[in-house]
Amino acid sequence: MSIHRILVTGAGGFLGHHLVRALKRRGAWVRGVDLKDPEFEPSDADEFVRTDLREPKSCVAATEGVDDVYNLAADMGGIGFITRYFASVARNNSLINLNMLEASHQNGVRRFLFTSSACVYSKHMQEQPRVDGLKEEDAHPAAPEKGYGWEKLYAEQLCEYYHDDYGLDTRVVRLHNAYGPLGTFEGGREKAPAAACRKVAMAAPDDMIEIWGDGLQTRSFLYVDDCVEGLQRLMETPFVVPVNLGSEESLTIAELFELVAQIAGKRIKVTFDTTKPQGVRGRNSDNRRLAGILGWTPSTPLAVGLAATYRWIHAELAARERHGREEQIVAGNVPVGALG
Ligand code: NAD
Ligand code: GDC
Repeated sequence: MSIHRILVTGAGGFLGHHLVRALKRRGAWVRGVDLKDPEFEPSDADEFVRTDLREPKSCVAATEGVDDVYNLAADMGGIGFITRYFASVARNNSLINLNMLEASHQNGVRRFLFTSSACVYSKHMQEQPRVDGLKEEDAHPAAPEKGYGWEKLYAEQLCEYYHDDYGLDTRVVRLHNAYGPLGTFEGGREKAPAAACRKVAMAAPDDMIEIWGDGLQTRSFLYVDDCVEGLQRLMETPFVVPVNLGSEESLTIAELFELVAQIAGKRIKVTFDTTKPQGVRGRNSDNRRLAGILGWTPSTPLAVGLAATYRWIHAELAARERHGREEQIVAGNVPVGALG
């Protein structure tokens, strides 16, 4: 039996890096493509190509000789990032998706999976903290997140057109806020779970921790292992319609921070800053289509996933502090540790 040859774009990113590892464990041959190498550890890909997928010729080269494409490459981040950058995010991601679809069609790939987002859903259905899970049909009539949400919804339409007109076997997966070890936790692209872990880990006993918004807004969070498992399962199904891949375990953001503090064994004091970006008031996934297609849904409890995430972020910060101390000792002074 020939070995499956798979392309993962965005392989230098959080989900792409984990996906490459999972695909390699299943015996596939994997080409990873990204602007950058993975941030925290080397890629497991058989071939890792640094290139800019906004360029058509980069996409043609990337899709040569592969069977399946997982198109994860995107200029993206948490609510603080996607409410700040509209033109660059919309242009960069539209160029990637247009060129990757055309190149995949030209090179006759077997299947093309696009990672869309819950940000495509109508904001009018997300105006209260307590909301029903979003069903796939709730994306129309369209009122997605400005910039990032619109380009994701447009790319979903492109997948449909390449399927209908050219027979490209596309998959559209709407991810709901994924988190886990190796995810970005600082620098502006981080999402709430990683931000909460960083803030709690860095907090000294009497520090006030800032929570964006009033803390009553709700979300559900998808653990990275469930995300990667769901992507692989959905690639192997014959469904081209959009499918949610998210958790149905919803909580308030204040509860998220409190859960992280319990995991850390810390008592925290919080302040709420309603001038910071909040996004929608309430969002949750409705996994009925996913369950109907796969007979499987994400199963990692938030407390379990957050514990693994917190341990990893705390270890990263501690290692950085040790390294900083070593450098300062070499330089002749010994800092007082900030890590709580
Ligand atoms: P990430 O930012 O960690 O990874 C994206 C990768 O794409 C980065 O490594 C980046 O360098 C790469 N990239 C960006 N522009 C590129 C270009 N022009 N050429 C080549 N590579 C380029 O993001 P992630 O969290 O791993 O998300 C992966 C995919 O899943 C994205 O499409 C994202 O929109 C989608 N998604 C993620 C979440 C989430 O919560 N993580 C939620 C919804 C959707
Ligand atoms: O950034 P995010 O996880 O993105 O924010 C979730 C909620 O957490 C927001 O209401 C935000 O105000 C609140 N929050 C409180 N404190 C903090 O310190 C903080 N940092 C961050 N980042 N948030 C904080 C995301 C998109 C993704 C992706 C997913 C799909 O929107 O940013 O690109 O598409 O949705 O589900 P969120 O969930 O609004």
